[in-house]
Amino acid sequence: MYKKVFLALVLWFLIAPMVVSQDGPGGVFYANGADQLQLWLDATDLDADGRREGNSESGLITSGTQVDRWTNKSGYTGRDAGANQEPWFIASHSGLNNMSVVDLKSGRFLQAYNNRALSPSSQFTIFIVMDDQSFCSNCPVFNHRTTYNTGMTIEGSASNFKTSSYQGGWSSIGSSGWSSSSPYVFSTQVASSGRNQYRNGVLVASGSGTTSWNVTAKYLLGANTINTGVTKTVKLGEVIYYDGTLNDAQRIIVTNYLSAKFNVPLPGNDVYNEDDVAAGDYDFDVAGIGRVDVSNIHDSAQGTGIIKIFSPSDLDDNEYLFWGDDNGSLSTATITNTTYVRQLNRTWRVSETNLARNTVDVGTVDMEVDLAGVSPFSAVDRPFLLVDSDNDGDFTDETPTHAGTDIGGNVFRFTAVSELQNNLRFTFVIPKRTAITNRNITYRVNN
Ligand SMILES: [Ca+2]
Ligand SMILES: [Ca+2]
Ligand SMILES: [Ca+2]
Ligand SMILES: [Ca+2]
Repeated sequence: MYKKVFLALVLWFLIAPMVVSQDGPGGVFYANGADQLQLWLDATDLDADGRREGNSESGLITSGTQVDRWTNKSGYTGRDAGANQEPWFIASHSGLNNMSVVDLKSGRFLQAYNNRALSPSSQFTIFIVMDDQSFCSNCPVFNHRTTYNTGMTIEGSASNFKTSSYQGGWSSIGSSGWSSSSPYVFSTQVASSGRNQYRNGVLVASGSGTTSWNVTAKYLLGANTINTGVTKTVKLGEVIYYDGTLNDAQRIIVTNYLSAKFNVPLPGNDVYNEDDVAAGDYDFDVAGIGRVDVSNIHDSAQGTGIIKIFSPSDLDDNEYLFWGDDNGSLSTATITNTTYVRQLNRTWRVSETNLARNTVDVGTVDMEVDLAGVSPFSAVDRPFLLVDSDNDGDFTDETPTHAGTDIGGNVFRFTAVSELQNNLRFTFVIPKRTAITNRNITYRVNN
């Protein structure tokens, strides 16, 4: 009996920390090298080590440095973007929220390192964050073709910016109204159910059926595979390629993550609004869960940050929970307070709404925070969740109530969290301890 219980406990401890979070863009799919997230190029983390260039890696890459390699952070190796016509790294581009970009101009472009193909199937989804683009004939922002008549390309003019692929003939979906000076979250999805092109989250073009895209050639950014003399001027913030389709909830989540990060306004489906200036610019590490309908659900996410949220108890149609942080330091400060003594220097804010931004309730959620290396949090000094419940921007009038459980690796789990509500901020603290004297012994407890 005891043996069985012991074995069950051992098994639980082995399995519990292995509940892997969706750590792809916005918390959609996995950056583990085995998922449909095949390509994830993020100019704010050019070397894909998880630390933001020019910030936590201050001085590593300075503006004007030429980029000979843009590392793929999807986990798939050998698919980085390389160059022999090196573009430039800009540490802070005002047109994209002062985030880093790769600047393709003056004939410079990127191509798959080691000429690796993306091994695409017939369905795919692409997101591109771009600014200051030029339009010229056959100048693609993304290109993947073996011969002139094999493959796909994203290119065109302001009046017909299009996604084209070849299957016994070129088939394109295109839209008008593109500007050479506006920032965009561009996305296109080719699926058996149809082909769609989106501009800043809004559907702008569609067509029927899929078109085959089985090419063995390298992909290119800013140039044409079959004629690299034709190049496009564009600043790229992020390029994401999924070898498959996203459901509608996942597409909305990735779009909101990119919009918040690069400050690209969304005319529609702008569910997360804590990235607004008025809300305090919680632009960083945005992730979300949500549900469009029974066929379009995303209920577990982590993204690029240290917060994972999953298992919502009451996620109904047209309900979303997004969170993002203020890019505060992953360190703690001593606090003089009646209820807690140390506080994490990073704060999050939550949007819990429908598409019309009306407040909803996704029920309770389970949450994990990865505090590896963040002193002094530990199994002894474990973090308590602290929510600014009266939404006055002040944590010192709040009382920590919800203790995290150490599940290994300084990751702490909070179950059945009901405190997160629309527009509220949260962080983590270590409560003040009170000495309690009990006839024979004196011990301390967390308040
Ligand atoms: Ca980095
Ligand atoms: Ca937003
Ligand atoms: Ca913002
Ligand atoms: Ca408060």
